[in-house]
Amino acid sequence: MSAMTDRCSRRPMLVSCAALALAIPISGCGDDDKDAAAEKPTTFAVTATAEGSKKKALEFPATVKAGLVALTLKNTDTVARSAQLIRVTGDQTVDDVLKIVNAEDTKIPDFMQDGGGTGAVKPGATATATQNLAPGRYVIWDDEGGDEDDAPGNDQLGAKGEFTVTGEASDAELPEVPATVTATDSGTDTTDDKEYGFEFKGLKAGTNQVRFENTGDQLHHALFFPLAKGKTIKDAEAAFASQQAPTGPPPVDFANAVGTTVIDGGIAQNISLDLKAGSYAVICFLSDRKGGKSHVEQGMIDELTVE
Ligand SMILES: [Cu+2]
Repeated sequence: MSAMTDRCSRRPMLVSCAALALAIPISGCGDDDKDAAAEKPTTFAVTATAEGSKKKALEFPATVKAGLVALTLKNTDTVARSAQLIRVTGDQTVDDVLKIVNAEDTKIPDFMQDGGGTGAVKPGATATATQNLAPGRYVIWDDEGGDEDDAPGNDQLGAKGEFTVTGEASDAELPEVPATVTATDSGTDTTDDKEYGFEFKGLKAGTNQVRFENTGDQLHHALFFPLAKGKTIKDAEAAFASQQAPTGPPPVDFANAVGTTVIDGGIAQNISLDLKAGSYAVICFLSDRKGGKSHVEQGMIDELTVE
């Protein structure tokens, strides 16, 4: 890719890049902040593979350049697959990180930063998540599977690894998209009456191009569960806020959930979300970094009606 050509292509059609360079010889073409928004994402191609049902992998290059990265996940498996990222600031191994991810303990250590990647992708499909990746070492894993008792998750079957984001950090902005999902919290203060929640803008039935943004201090994800027939958001709130084992039919349709990966405060990514017309309960199941009650237990469940 030529960054220069790309940036110049955003200029009015009749003003050539050469003309701009002549007119503004000091800054040249593409040096100002506005033009940073035109940076074209670098593709980072991830393939989810499987040999039988017991051996799974994620295949991807060892490095990618820092800045806007379009992570594509091509699912060649017969079940849903995902690719969650975490930037690791210490010398922890892939297995060190996944041990924490899969533990009962809800604490999230400070050496796990940023997050992102793409949530569940259907068999045979490809999904893309675009975000500005900071330089560093990343652990990548598939957090699908393992839903049944004691069944291993896809990461435990081998769908895990690490890669390095090289070069300098970039301040490039994500491309504009029509819809936004914002996850937020009231910060790391020690008061008990914290506010957690979601805001939605521009979501419609069908495939949505969405900016998923975390404007809080804690890590969040957004899982969209269709409300079951005859159930309301109040039923879902009551069920997920309760520590007791559920009784009766569930208030949401677990099989048709869609969702994002986990991102840290200050991180945003562009993803696609397939939504159907109807009402959803949108939920975050994570806890604060210091552990404790899950966000859904503290009210991070909101209703979304899609038309
Ligand atoms: Cu959360």
